[in-house]
Amino acid sequence: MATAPNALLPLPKLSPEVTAWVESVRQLTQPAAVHWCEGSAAEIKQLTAQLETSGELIRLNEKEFPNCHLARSNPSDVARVEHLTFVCTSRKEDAGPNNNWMAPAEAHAKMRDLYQGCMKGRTLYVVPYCMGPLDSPLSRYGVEITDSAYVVLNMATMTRMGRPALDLIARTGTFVKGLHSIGELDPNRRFIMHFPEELQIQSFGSGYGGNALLGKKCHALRIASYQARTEGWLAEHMLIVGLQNPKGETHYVAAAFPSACGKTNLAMLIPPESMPGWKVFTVGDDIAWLHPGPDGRLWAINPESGYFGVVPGTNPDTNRNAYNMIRHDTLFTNVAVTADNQPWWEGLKSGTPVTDWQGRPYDPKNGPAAHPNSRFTVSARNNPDYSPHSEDAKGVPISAIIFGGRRRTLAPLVYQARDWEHGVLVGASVASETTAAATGQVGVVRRDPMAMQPFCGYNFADYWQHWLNVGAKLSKPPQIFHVNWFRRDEAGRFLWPGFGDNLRVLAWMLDRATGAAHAHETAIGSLPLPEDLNLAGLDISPADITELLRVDTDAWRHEIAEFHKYLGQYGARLPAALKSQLARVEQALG
Ligand code: OXD
Ligand code: MN
Repeated sequence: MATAPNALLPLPKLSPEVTAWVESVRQLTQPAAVHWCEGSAAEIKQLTAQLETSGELIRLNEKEFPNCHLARSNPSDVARVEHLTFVCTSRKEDAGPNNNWMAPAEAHAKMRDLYQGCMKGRTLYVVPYCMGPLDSPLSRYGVEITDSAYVVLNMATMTRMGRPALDLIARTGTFVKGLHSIGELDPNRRFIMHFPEELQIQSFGSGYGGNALLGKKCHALRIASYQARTEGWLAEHMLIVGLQNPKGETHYVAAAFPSACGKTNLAMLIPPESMPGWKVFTVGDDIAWLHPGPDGRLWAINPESGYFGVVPGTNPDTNRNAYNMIRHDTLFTNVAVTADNQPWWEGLKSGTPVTDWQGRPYDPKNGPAAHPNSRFTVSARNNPDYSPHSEDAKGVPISAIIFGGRRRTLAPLVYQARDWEHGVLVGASVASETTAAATGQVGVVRRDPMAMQPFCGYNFADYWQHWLNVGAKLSKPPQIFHVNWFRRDEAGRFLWPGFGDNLRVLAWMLDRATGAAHAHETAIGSLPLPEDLNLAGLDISPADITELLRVDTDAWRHEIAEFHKYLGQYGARLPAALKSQLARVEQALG
């Protein structure tokens, strides 16, 4: 059987490297058919119909949720698998203590064995894609080969997928090769391998988003972070949002939070009624590619074109825009359903589940009705606040970078780094309670520098040095902040309302970035006093706000000592500037 692209006549000029690689994969995996994806609406419709017929997709209540579907994954395949994710650089030390490492030859041999004949009886889909606007010099290309039509549908939403991407690859030559097979979905035969030096990804045994939609975490973060280091830019786990103040000025902010810590909600924030005149525009909700611009500012594009967001907790009160966005043309994975076939999840606040995420009659004894990591896949254009500048080839200029974690205690609501170098230390010191986005225990604090622990494709010590190098190129660097929306009191009550009210903190940051707002200096950075924040119309007690803005020196001494120990594993590779920034904070804490 030939691998000539059947669906693409008349043909664009094809990259010989793509055709040769597809042919070699075809010989290895032995599929029954090869389908080159062109990304047209007709193709998406046809693939959707095919999955409806096979039962892999269930059409949801057409009146309430037009053109929405439910996919149920294998119950053992519901999250990223960090323990089975490897970075295969020639030298182990280049992957660093932050990654699992395997020698490239060993990894290739292992994967070759798994791929041998793995697509027999299945269709091999060739998925060409572009990460970033099609006409942007900052965008990068890839081709994912997969045997999952569900993956194709997700990639069609999450990336600029199809024929235009194939044309661009033919013209420019460079692309990331991603090979994916769901295999038998056997957790014992599951690996997500990255070969950054070869621009290759190989994934086997999982159909879950972060393991299988190779444009996302594997390409746009792990491989791209490695590429970005050699090319002088940054690939980050960050949302990008534009905030327009009542004077009509818009500033863009990029914010890094670990998975399932509210990036999508922050990117789609709805201003509180007591802050009239503010407007919010979403550029991205998960990944930012940041480039130093000729004007000395940092410019950002969102490489993705859709959102693969966490469903539970979404409702019209917490975020009406997010709720409306997923009321149509949305692919749900692992939510529950109601008697009238509407999707249901914990925190929805209406409706009753009758069938759980595994398709069983709902019984609370079996745990939540929707999986805590159930997801929606939706086009960014469904978002009522989608920023038209998301399509700008040069990106948007960033005024502030925010790091954050989910911490019950310790980290105050907000603090600002003195300068870029101190900001790199603040980012490196992020720690957060784990969530259901990755398999493993939930709720334990772990170190997650720049929210990139699962996603940095090389040694963190070199990554921090790279951050310092990028900063040195910026004559107008963004201000760097740390936030914690998740502080609780001893009874477990959240001290800060979060969601739309986070704008109060963002507004202070933007005033700081333009030099207008007040702050007071502490050992860990600059903090607002309660009166520096716009708290008008907010029902919060003076005791709570004081607690939210308190720096507990003893607890911080302990935290920084722990962080110091953590950094020890990076040994001599640790940048000198990071060590001196740390020493400065230690000294200030006494
Ligand atoms: C995601 C994640 O899916 O971070 O975005 O896990
Ligand atoms: Mn993410």
